[in-house]
Amino acid sequence: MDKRRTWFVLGLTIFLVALFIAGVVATQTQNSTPALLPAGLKQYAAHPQVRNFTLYVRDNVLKMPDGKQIYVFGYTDDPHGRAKVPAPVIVVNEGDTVNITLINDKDPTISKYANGDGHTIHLHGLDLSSTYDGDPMTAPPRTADGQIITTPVSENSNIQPVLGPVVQGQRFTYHFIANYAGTYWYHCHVEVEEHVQMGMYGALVVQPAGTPNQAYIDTPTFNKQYTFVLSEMDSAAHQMDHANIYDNGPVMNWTHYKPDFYLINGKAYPATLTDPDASVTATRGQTVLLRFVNAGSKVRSISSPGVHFLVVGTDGRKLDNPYTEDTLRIGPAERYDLIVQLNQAGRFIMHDHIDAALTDKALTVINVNNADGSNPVPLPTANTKG
Ligand SMILES: [Cu+2]
Repeated sequence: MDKRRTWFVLGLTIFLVALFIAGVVATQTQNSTPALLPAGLKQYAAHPQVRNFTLYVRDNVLKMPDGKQIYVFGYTDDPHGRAKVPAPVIVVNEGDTVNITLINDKDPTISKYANGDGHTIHLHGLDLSSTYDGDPMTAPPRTADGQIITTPVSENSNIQPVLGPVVQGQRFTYHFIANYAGTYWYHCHVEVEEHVQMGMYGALVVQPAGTPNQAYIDTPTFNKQYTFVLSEMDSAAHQMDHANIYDNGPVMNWTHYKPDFYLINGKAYPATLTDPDASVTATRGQTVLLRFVNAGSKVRSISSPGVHFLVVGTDGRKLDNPYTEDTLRIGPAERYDLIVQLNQAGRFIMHDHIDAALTDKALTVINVNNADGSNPVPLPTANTKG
C-alpha cells in the first residue's frame, strides 16, 4: 500500500468515527429535549395509575315519588350495602390501567325455585378482547375442568374461553387500559334484557389526562359536570320478575315491556327536581358539562327550553366538528357529551318529546342562580297530571 492510499484510508476512518460520535451525541440530545408539538396542540401531563374497583351483586327496593316500590337487583361497591341503581360511576384517567373485579358472593337470582343466572360486566365502548367483553357466549375464560380464570390472561396464552357467566361463588377481574377519554357505560350481559332492566347498569368516565375540567383535550373547560344515566322501569315487570325468582311465578316476557317510570340516576320526577344528582344547579355565567348515558331501551328526545347544547363528543370519542342543537336525540346505549353555557338566570325545565305523558311531566330542571345564590324564578311545583 502506498503512502497516499494509507493517508486516504486513515482520513476516511477518522471521518467515519467522527460522523458516528456526532450521530450518537445528536440522538442523545434529541432524547433529552422534549419534542416540539405542532402549533395549536397542548402538551399535558399524563400520570397513568393502576386503578382497582370491586363490584358485588345485590338487590334493593326503589321507592318512587308516588309511593310505588320497585324490586331491583344491580351492582354495588359496598359488600355490606344494597344494590345501587345506577351502579357507582367509575371514573378513571386516560392512560390508567383498570381492573374491575366482579364478586358474585350473594347472587340475588338464586332462590329455592331458581338456581341463579350468574352475572358479568360488559364494558360498553371500550373495545376489549372477547376475554373481557362480559358476553357469556365468549367470556370469561375457564380452564379445561371448568374453573374460572381469575387473573388477566395474555392474548397468546393457551387458555380457551368457555361459555359462561360468573356464577355464585366465583369472581372475575375485567382488565383494560383506558385509551380514550370519553363517556362509557357498563352492564350485565347475562339474560341481558332482564338483568339490565332490573338495574344492572352504570356509567364509566375516562377523563383526559391532566385536564379533568375538560371532556376532551381542546374542548371548552367547564366549571361543573354531571353524569346523567337515563333509564326506564316497568314496575309491573319488576314485580313479575321478583315473583318468578322467589315464588315460582311465570317468566316475564321482556318484549312486552311497558315502562311507567323514566329515571335520571335512578330518580323519577318530581324527585328529580330537588335531587342534587338528578338536576343541574349552577351560577349564571358558568359552563357545565352534561354526560348523558342512555341505559334504557327507549329512544329519548331531550330538550330544555332556553338552553342550547354544544355536542363535543359521543360514544367515547371527541367529535371532529362539535355542533349545536337544542334537542338531544339519544338511542339505547348511546352517550353524548354536551357543553352548556348558562348565561341567563332562571330555571329551565328539561323535557322528553317522545312520550306525551312525559313531555307533560318533565324530566328534571336546570337551575341557574345569580352570583348571590338568588334565583328570579321560584322552584317549579310538581305537575301531577299525565
Ligand atoms: Cu346479571
